[in-house]
Amino acid sequence: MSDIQYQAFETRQKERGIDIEAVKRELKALKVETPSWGYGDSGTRFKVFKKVGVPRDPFEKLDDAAVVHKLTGLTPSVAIHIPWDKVDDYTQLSEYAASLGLRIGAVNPNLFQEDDYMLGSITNADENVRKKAVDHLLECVEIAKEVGSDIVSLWLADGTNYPGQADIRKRKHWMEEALAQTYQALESGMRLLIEYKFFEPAFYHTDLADWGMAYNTAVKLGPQAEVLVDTGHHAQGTNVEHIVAYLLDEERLGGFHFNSRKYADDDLIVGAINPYELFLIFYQILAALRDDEHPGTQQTARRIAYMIDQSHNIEPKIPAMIRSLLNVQTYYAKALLIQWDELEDAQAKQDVLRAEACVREAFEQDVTPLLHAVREEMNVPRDPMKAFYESGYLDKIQERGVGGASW
Ligand code: AOS
Ligand code: ZN
Ligand code: ZN
Ligand code: ZN
Repeated sequence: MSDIQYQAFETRQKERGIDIEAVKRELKALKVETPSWGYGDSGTRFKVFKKVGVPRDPFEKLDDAAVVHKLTGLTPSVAIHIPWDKVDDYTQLSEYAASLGLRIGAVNPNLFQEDDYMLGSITNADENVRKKAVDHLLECVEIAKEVGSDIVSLWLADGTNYPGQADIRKRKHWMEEALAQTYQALESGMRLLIEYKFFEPAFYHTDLADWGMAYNTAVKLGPQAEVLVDTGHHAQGTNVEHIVAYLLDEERLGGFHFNSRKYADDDLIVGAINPYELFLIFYQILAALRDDEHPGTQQTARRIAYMIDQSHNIEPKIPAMIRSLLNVQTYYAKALLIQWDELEDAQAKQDVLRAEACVREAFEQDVTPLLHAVREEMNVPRDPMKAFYESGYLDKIQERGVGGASW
């Protein structure tokens, strides 16, 4: 970027009535958590391709996450998955993270990989399986306390494949009992984020299938339970940004798992398939932050946990993560360029086309000069992807060989 390009951008935005300094402040405050599993090998049910240089343990996953944070300035925390990131000493893990300038973020229980869970975990008709699953949830709450994390995020694979296979309402009761026990174990200040997904691995019914069920469960549990929106977990055509606005208004939007989908839960790089949706999600969040009449909604919007949840099957992991973060930053930057006064005026006058134009025109702005300037001010490379390829880190991790961590 030349200064000329930035000057032109600034002039244009000033003409549009945008407070550039405020936009820059918001961009510098954006933080997105990366998932430990996004650095490991992952795949589809058909094949996991083993890549050279993939981290062999949770510590090496943190090493890679630290590189991403150093280059982007966006990712100070890393979500962990138990048992994929099981270690003997969690204090040691969090100290290691701190030594790299990171911290451990959301702790993700795993209730889907044990044979015992084939027919359900906390919804299993077998009381012993339910108990084992609850013990694991409680273990994860303890781990969160040990690593100093305030989030336990829960995704349940539980469901059935055939009509009549199980009693749907009994399973609902068991699920609510198990989550109530988990909730009781939270310390004040901790949050339980409840993720939903309409199918897969179960194909007939899923016990926590949609945002309404997750919301209702959260409300029953109490104020420390909130909904986690994974952008890939909806039926085709679902208006995800509407769900976001609704949950914000109900003060129950806890966080996001960002990724892209074309068909189902594809877990592709966020912003790769439908960047407008990502932008419109940020539009709803920024609108909530402006809503002075609803301080609870503003507070909810302010503490949203932004997380990436992707599965890098064919692409190199670290560059894929960097790409994802740059996409999030880009579409957030565009949403920050909405002319709110103009939009609110158009809405008040019910001028449909002017209102739509206000939103779309922000999306159409080229934010490249802005992002270059912000990165310079954040002391990170202007082009983090290029900087990564030039850093030599890819060569360095070759010594890890093939056969690193995978899920
Ligand atoms: C599964 O579809 C979900 O998106 C979960 O968030 C899951 O825990 C995560 O992908 C790690 O497996
Ligand atoms: Zn087939
Ligand atoms: Zn997810
Ligand atoms: Zn998913």
